[in-house]
Amino acid sequence: MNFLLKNRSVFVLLIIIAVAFAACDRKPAGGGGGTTSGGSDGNGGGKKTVAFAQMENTGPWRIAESNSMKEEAAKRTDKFNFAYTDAQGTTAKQVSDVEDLIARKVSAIFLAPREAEGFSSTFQAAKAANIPVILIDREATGTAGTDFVTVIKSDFIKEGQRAGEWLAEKAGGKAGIVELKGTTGSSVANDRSKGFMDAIGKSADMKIIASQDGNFTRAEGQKVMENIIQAKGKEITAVYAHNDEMALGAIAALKAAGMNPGKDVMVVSIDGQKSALQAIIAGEMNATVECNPRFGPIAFDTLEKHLRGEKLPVQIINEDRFFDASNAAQFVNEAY
Ligand code: GYE
Repeated sequence: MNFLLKNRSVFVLLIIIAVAFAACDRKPAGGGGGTTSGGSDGNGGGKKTVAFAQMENTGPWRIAESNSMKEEAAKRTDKFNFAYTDAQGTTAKQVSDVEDLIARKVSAIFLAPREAEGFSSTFQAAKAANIPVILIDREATGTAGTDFVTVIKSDFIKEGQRAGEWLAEKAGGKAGIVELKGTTGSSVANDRSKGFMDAIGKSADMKIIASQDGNFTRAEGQKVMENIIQAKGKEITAVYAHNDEMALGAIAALKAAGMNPGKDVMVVSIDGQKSALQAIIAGEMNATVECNPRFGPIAFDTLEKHLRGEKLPVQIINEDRFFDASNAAQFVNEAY
């Protein structure tokens, strides 16, 4: 009896020890999504996962931007893993893409916001999760240093001004202008309109005779231009497009209507893509203000500075060039 009792207590003790070991070995509840290890975010191996939330990937400008980010990430694989999302031209999808990245606990997010509005709760969620957001190429409503780290972009008002000043000078202060605007609700479309209006406002006879949204695409630019040609015909002496793709669409529409782009109708736009420089060389387009899409190096340098604890300016502005018949041939090969 004594022997039995003794054996039983040893047995119970062994069970207690076994249970205790099993408990120690168990992962914490909801495990596998920690900030620095394991998980679907690929943050493992001590490397940080950095994500780029792109708005869409069509047209030379955006493809060049995406490629620049991917190429730069590939040069920094010693420090970063890279994740990429494509919102396919829908702001709502871009918001949910960013929410997913936050849920995956990536270490930082580069965001090219399609529209200015719609991201404020996403910024709050990123902040609560301690994930820095750096805006690239366009602005979103919010405060740098609070809602996001900083924004890296071109000066869109200045781009519009340069296009307007150039046109006013070349047209001798008199033109019937068609404005093809970028995506409604984007910071860049507002600013490119504003800058252009400021510049042409100095000449009483520089008049906008039609202004419509062509959503930054060649197909929509062409369609909108066809309708405007129907309505305004020969009144049109100039086109100001918020990007080269829409300008090239407008050129196609003008040619189809038997008009002479580059000669009877001056065409000026923004971006500086290869096919626009080729159109300038061919004499069908007149000028384009550069808007550099190659964000990779500056975006990653800025992130690294932030991670080192350096204080950053609220805006980082890219310096851009201007292309017309005087220099298009010189730069066409390096263009995207
Ligand atoms: O000019 C245009 C693109 O946000 C600065 O967006 C960018 C603009 C660029 O679709 O081609």
